[in-house]
Parts: sequence; C-alpha cells; structure tokens
Amino acid sequence: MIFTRKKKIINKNITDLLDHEDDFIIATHIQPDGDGIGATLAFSQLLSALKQTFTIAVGRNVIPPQYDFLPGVDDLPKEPKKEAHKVFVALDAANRNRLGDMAPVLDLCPNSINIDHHPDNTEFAAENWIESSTSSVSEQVYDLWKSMSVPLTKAAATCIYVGMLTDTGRWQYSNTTPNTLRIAAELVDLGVSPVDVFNKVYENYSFEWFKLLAVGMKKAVFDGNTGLVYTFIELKDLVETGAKMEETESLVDLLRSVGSVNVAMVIKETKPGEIKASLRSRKPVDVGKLARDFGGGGHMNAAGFVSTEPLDAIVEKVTRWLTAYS
Ligand SMILES: [Mn+2]
Repeated sequence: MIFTRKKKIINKNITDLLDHEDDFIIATHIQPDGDGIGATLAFSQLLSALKQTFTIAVGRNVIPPQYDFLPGVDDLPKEPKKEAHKVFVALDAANRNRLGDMAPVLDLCPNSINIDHHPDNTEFAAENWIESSTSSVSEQVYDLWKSMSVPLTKAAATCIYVGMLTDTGRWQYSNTTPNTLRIAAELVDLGVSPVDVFNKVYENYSFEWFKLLAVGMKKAVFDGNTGLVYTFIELKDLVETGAKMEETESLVDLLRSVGSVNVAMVIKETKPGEIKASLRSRKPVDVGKLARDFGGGGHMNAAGFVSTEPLDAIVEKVTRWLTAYS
C-alpha cells in the first residue's frame, strides 16, 4: 500500500506574494510557544531560500530557554522595530489582539498574510490561510516549503519538527494525524534527531521550575463531579521558588495526566488583579469553546483565557460551565 500525503489547498495569493514580493515582516502571538517560534523561524528560512528580504518581529528575549537551540534564534532582534514593511505575516495568531504590540504595524503594511490553525481565527489579514485540521502552523509552513521551488533545509526541518512536536503534546493530542506523523518521518529523514530535540525541549528544565511544580501540585484540587482538576500559581510563588512565569506551561499537561481528569486548568497570576487560565482537556470536552465563552480562545483540547475576576469566582464559573456541558 502506498501512502500519500493529503494535499492541502494553499491560498495561491500567498505563494505568489512569496515568489514576487520582498520586504516581509514576520510576527507571531505574544508569549510565543514552540509552534509560534518554530513556524516563525522556518518561514524566515523559506524567505531566505527564496532570496527575499525580511525582518522578524519576535524579540530574542521572549524565547523560552528550551527553544534557544533552534537555528536562527541567535539572529533574532533584541528589540523588534514597529515599522512598516511591504508584507505583514502573522503566524499562529487567532486574532489581531494576539499580535500584541505588533497589531498596529499590520495596518501600516500594504499587504498581509495570516496563516493559522485556530478554529476561531478571525481572518484579519488581506490573505488568510486557516487550516484548523492541521496539527500546527509549523506543519502549514512545511506545506508552504513543499509548494515552492526550493528544497527544505535541515535547519527549517528542525524548527518545523519542534513546532509540530510541541503543539501535538509530543504526538499525543487528537490533532496528531497520519499526515502529521508522515511529515515528522520525512523531517527525521532530513537529519532532525528526535532524541536530541526531546532532550533539549523536555529535559532541560531549571531546578527552580521543579520547586514551582511542587508548589502547583500541592495546591491542586480535584472535583470528581465534573472531572476538573485545577491549581493556581501566584506571583509570590515565583518569588519564593525563583522560577519564571514562562516555565509554568508544562504544569497543566501534568495535571491532565491523572486518569479520571476531564479538564485540567492552571490559573496563573500574571500581574496583581489579573490571571491567565491555561486549559487542557480530553475528548469530548471542548475547552476551546469554554475559553471562548470566557473571552479567550484556543483549540478543542488546549485553550486559555484572561480574567480580572478573583480565583474563587473563576473556579465556580468554570465548574458551572462544565456541569451544564456534560
Ligand atoms: Mn499552534
């Protein structure tokens, strides 16, 4: 039996812009994750291969340490300039707000491209390519590379692999398709080392992170009626352990690993009076819908929202939402 990759339909205006335009600015969402960073770097490397000029609107300082090894990270600007370019490229951003400081720059650029896999994407650019059935935007950037006239490099393959690996929760979430795994195999063929990437991305935590994990675990609460497990990280926990906020991401995945859990939620105090809730679920609970009902967004199994309400009120509302859902 011969397996063929499912061909995705790429907006042709996007490939035309890549072929014929230069002077791009590449942006992703605030607090970028493995997919946002991997897609940004792989896209910039595609433009290099096509001999087009570009600038990257992602600062070196916002890259979490586990992604330091990715090819191109050290060339990222210290302080990205908010200046007009010919083509604005948004990767992995469901809406304008997710672009943070770079949102106003979008309006200064005569052309714009929006490539994303969030089902709630608002199609805010002139050219939109939204593919919610795709594992990650990095996978979409892979498809773009394959549709252009230049061969995929090992450097780009590494960035794409990391984006796919992290957005699928190490090939575990429901967005892991046969196609995703076939592409991953091809990336390994190109020289990406799964063990090397695993060591760097997942076995590279600080001891401070370990202490913070203990704090989060100790405070965890489980509700057997809804299958919700939640915990919270306060600013003082960061001070006490010395951990950084960006190191808290993996906590929510660990909480979800308890067998009887349907939904895991980590509530993080981002500044006094404001929290960010990260959500993970198992099928069939759609936490993307939950997050949207709370003013946030995301995918079926991974989502989040921001709130200024007190912790108790958030937990109560989420519990009520889950009771009505089931
Ligand atoms: Mn993504």
